[in-house]
Amino acid sequence: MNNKSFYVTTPIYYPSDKLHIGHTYCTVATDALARYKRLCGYDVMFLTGTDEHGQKIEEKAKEAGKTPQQFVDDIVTGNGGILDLWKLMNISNDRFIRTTDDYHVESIQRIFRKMYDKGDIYKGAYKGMYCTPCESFWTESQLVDGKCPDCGRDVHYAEEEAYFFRLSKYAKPVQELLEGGEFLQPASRVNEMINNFIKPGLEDLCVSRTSFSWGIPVDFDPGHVVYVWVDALSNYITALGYLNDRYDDMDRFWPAHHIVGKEIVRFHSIIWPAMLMSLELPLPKSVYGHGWLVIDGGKMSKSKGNVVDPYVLADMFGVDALRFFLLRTFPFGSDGNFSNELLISTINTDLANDLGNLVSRTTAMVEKYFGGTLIAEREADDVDNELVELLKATAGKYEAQMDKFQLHLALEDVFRLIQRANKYIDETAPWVLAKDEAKKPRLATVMYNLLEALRVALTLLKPFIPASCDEALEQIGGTDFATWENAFLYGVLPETVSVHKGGTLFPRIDMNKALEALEAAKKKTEPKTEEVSKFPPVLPQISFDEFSKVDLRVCRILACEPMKKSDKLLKFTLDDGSGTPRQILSGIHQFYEPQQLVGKKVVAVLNLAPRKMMGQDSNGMLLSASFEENGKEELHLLILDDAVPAGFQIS
Ligand code: ME8
Repeated sequence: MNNKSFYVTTPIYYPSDKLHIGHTYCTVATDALARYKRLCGYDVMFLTGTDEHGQKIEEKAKEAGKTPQQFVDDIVTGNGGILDLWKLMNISNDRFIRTTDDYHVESIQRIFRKMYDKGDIYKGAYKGMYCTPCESFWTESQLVDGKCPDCGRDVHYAEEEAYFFRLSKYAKPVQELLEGGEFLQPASRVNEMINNFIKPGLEDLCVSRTSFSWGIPVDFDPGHVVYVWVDALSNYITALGYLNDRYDDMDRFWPAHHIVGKEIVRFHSIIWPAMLMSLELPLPKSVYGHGWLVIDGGKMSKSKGNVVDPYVLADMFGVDALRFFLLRTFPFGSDGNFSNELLISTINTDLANDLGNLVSRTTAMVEKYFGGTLIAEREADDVDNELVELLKATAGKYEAQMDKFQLHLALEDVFRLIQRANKYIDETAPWVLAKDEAKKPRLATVMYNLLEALRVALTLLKPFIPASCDEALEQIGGTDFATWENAFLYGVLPETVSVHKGGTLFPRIDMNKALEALEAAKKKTEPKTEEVSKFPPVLPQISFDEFSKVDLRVCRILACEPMKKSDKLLKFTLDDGSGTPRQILSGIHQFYEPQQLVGKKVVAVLNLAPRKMMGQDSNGMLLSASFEENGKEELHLLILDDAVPAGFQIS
């Protein structure tokens, strides 16, 4: 064991919605790295958390009729929320930071003040193109076809008094850092940063807002809240106790390795190092920009209805199968096309056939031929050499890949060993050896080699599929021997090792049945999605007093005629109970003919300010239910039972 430290972080996710398979991908990958480093004996700090401030959350909370704090609490700590998801996925984070945590808020105010006192933050006015969903200002030259370069959505001109961070001052050292080689990975992302952002000229960064209030207040200038990226990026140091009393781990763990999705590499490899330079802190050891999981080549999105729910997949296929699939299939630095078919075939091929079978065949044979405990006698053969050599070499190759964050390649090395061991069974044909009592020592050697190959493979797979490896190690009698040091060695298990055949680790999945079940699970949740997306959200609450100001009355339609020169307008003469006929105009001719309506009881708002339409007064408004879909409008007047008298008030 050594006491080297390893600090690794995920992005802190926005709790604006339930997290999906993309977030799970990043967190599972980071978890595998953290577990790997722990296995290697490092003192590990694995941090994840949530980025809870900003305009988008404020708006979402409003739509949901909740305070922003209630809203984020529900998504983070509520049933089936983010904490539950990480627990389910067996995420071994050491800390979880929420940007609404008191200690973080306190630190951010101090960080802001520190950079201000240094002259790196100053007050100015921001004029530019703003993307609301990304909460980012862009210069004209950064826009792509006039749209936000990050999300492709519309931007609008915005201007506000704001504080700025002197990012321009740090352009040169940041460029040097990027060109240094090790900092930003994969290396292909370096040119992208330099060409797209640094070479066109780094402008100072707007770091406060006055247009919304759900953020950390700038304590020396009320009305300003700290812009979300300064708040968010600093989480990596506040969670270690930087400028707060909650923790005292900066010396022990800082600097970090940051694992982030490719779309936020810019913030982590340019803005974040510049902020750290301003704070005079060491720079991160690395930033790894991983690729996206896409569906049919495109982004997952709620509106397309193709967001993949990790809960559904984990429930159907198992947590480890899902973890494994994510890290085995997609090269970490590139985009990967997610599909259920690929998920199922990966589980069947690698986990059920290759790994699961090797464990169950080996333990079954040791039980059948040796009653579960090997004899000590051995007899080697040349055919053993290739397997034993590969067994001893695998951990080194795996280590080289893991240290470069090439998780899929590390897994490839482990599976090469597993496949080699399966081939070894065919080559040695233990069932033939078992027929001859004199071949028992040879049979014991074959079994021992298989168990040793499994011990190494399972030790190295532990960071990826921890629960299954623990179970399989137990079955092969390897629990106490699954250490990092042992992973490089042959001959670690006791000569007379005992096995315990257990249940099937990874059952084979029937592709068609599973796809049908997934389709059914999707249908079950569809109506909800429809409701949410089809109709506008509930408006903000009003008080009863406010509601009472609206005078809603039952009215009888005395007469109705089309307005000349208008395709839409109908002129209504109504009995509102007052004795004086009331005239209301309504643009509903495309839905009703006048003769359908005369004599009907409808509901009107009587105290709406009068309006003139085509030279005629309209003294109120008829209530109707309307809905637009695919550019086509549907409308239904509220027509009451004839028994309700005209003039009755509706409350
Ligand atoms: O950006 N494929 O939060 P966020 C792979 N709060 N990874 C994906 C993904 C996909 N389809 N979708 C999301 C934020 N991710 C900020 C971060 S950090 C100081 C602040 C992962 O909730 C990926 O890691 O939008 C991406 O960077 C992250 O989720 C974005 O999460």
